[in-house]
Amino acid sequence: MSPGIQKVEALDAGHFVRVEWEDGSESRYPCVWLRDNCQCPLCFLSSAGARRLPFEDLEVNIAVKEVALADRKKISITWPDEHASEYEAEWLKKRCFSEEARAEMQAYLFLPERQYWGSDLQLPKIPFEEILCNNESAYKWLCTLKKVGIVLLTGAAPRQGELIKLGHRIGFLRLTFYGPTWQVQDKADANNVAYTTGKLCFHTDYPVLHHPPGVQFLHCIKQTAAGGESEVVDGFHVCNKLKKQNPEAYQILSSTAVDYTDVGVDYCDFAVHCKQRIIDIDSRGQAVRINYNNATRDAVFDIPAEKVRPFYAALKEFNDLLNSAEHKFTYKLKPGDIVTFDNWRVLHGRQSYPSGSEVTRHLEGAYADWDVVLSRLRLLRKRVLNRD
Ligand code: OGA
Ligand code: NM2
Ligand code: ZN
Ligand code: ZN
Repeated sequence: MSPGIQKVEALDAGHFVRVEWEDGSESRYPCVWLRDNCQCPLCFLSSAGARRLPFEDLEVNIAVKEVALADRKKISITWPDEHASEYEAEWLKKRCFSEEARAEMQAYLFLPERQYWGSDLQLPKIPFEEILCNNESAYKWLCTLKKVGIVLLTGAAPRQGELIKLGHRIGFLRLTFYGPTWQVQDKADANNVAYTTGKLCFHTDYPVLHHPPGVQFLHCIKQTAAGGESEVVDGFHVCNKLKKQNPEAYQILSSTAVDYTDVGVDYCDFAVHCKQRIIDIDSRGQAVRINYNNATRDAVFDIPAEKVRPFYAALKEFNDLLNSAEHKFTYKLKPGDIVTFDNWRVLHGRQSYPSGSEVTRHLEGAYADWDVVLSRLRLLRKRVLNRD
């Protein structure tokens, strides 16, 4: 329950409305924002939760004509053209412009909390069946996936089709040129290095797409006796280390656009090209997405020749840190395991395994977008905690 309102007044020649809460704190709302967000049926389509008011009709320098406290839970405003608006206390409180209130709302919406890890990772595990039938477990799964970046689901059937169920649980999977789900196994004339028995160095999947899949699922259906171990590393943790140890390398990797290429046939034929910075950063310089797959990094490299060697030196520093014993975590998937991880944060790899005429190792893979996964997380949170 949010506090009631004690007092409301116009400030700054009607350009701001000041709300005094019952607990003595205050919030200030710019009038242009209040008019823009009028909740009346003319200005707002409540069935869609969306604004109807055209921006053309908004007066940027608008001031209130009158503001009043309707009751302790509502304020009312009359505008110069006699249009009337009402705003509920709880609605206003959530949208307070103070720095702390904004930070709290942003944390609630986007769950930015990170738990960094290295070789000491305690791999979070949840039974697959629980995720499917229990909302609390599904909520826990997605919160951990967001915070830690990796969760192992156990006890799925060792056959194709389990990831489709996971897709239905969150909403839908992300279709790519490799199909709705894809089979990781040794293939003749492999159209991707993943479809061989070779070692896969640390990579994120699909940096050749401008919006790489945010979440990846790998379901172990069959596991080889020798080799084929999985490796993971917390890319964001390694970025923090690199930034400290070698700010110049970090600067190069977070500013140089690298060309990626993927040409072939699978779900349909494709010729995909893209430019990505290996480390994407936000306005504060914090890593928010790693785009690194050495296999699909193009020989076409669109930078001046004299910048090439410094780039390679920077990438070598990053690659060395990824592979340091301190940072990487090694485990081996068992049939029925489904590893789910943040493909924007966690780099993954596998050790090689012997090739032969029979298929000795088979994983089914699939992707989802963070928009879809976070949407499901928010809906589950509302259900589980019965609030919003
Ligand atoms: C992949 C991949 C891991 C594995 O297919 O992109 O990383 O263990 N596979 O085979
Ligand atoms: N697969 C596993 O970036 C990549 O090519 C990752 C994608 C083939 C769907 C591999
Ligand atoms: Zn209105
Ligand atoms: Zn991969």
